[in-house]
Amino acid sequence: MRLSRYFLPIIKETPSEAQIVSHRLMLRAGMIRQSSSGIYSWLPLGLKALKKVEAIVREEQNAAGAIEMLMPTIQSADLWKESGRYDDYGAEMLRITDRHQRDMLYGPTNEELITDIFRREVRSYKSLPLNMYHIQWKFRDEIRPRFGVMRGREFLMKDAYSFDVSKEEGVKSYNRMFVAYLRTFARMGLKAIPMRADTGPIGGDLSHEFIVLADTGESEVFFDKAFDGFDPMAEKAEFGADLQPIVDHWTSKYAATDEMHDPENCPADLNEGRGIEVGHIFFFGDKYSKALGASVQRSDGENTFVQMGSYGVGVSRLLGAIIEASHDENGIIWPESVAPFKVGLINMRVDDEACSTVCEDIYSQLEAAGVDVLYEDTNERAGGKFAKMDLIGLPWQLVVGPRGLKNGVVELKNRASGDRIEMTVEAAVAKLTA
Ligand code: P5A
Repeated sequence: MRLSRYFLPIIKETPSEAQIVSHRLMLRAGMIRQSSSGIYSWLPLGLKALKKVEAIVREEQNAAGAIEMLMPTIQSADLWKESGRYDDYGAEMLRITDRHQRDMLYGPTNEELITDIFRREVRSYKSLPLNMYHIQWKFRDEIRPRFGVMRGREFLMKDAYSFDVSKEEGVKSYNRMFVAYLRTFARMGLKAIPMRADTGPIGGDLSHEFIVLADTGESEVFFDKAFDGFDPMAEKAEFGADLQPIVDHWTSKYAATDEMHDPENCPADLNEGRGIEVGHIFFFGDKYSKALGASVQRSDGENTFVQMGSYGVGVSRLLGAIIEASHDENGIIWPESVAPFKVGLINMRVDDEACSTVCEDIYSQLEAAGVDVLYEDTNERAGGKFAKMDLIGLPWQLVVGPRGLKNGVVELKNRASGDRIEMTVEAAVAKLTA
């Protein structure tokens, strides 16, 4: 992408409405703009990063055996009246009346809708286990939307729903999602700690939140002092390729438990901190299947209400969490796995023929190799170009200037370490396409 043809509205000043660094940086880097309270437009750079995060979530869900589908944002209130949650959900639910005076709502979650689909189609234990997910916008009329995409009213969620014939099988499905979540967040460079959690309006008695430590987080947490993140490679060595131990192992290894939630009794080996909830999983058995009459025939011929769990990832919230975890005073530092572009190619002098020829050549080579590259081909002064590239935080900056070219070199800068290396064009292209 050529920056001269792109839409990247950078803000130089600190936006006064933003209280936390991720919100400030997402506004300044031209990723999002607020449309109304807690509702955002995703500008091109923001959308590109959101899609990268979404792709990792999708890959790990698919790898864990969940099947993608898509349910609508607008739901009929009838199902929610059947489950009893229409009244329970309260003011957070955005209620809508259509032209025929039918009660509708903008979905805050989809337990009812998926259970309705299931009960119409599935009759036998032979169709189980089944786990289906979608990545869809949700609406919750939060009393205090704040911190940008962290607590929005409209937000993107991945929500999966598992169906099993017995509680035992249901807990296995829960465990598979638990491990998929650890892998998902680790791939984004996040240290997410699973913690036992309350179930709130979703229900059930087995639940874990996945918390990314950050001083600006809204959740107060207690965690093992020895905690140093989830390392998928080490875990793979321990458990083999399928990564399916039981959940107790993970909670005892990484997480704080219920009784440790009391600050007065915080044991010496626990740290107290703040965190961002990036995921939340639930096992609630037959809560919805009983209310909506979703049953299957077991192998012994008896009918049983299906055992269910639901599993949420805050996809749009993750963008805020990643930036909270990875930035410096100059801007965002994207982990390569979720960076909107891998490389910023900086032409220091667009009016210099040699610089422009070399840049065009590098640009076409990188594009041809499938590398996501943002070519800074505007006639802004060099200082402004560097500041902008640091702000938007692409992992690599490749700087092409007339002085270097005289010596046959360009400069490759690593955004995270700040290291700069001079090398030939061929060596730089080889490194970035490796
Ligand atoms: C699980 C999937 C559920 O809704 N039903 C379907 C269950 N869980 S949850 O904890 O309420 O939400 C799942 C994740 O969504 C993110 N999230 C939000 N992100 C941004 N703004 C919000 N207002 C918001 N509310 C929830 C969180 O990451 C949460 O873990």
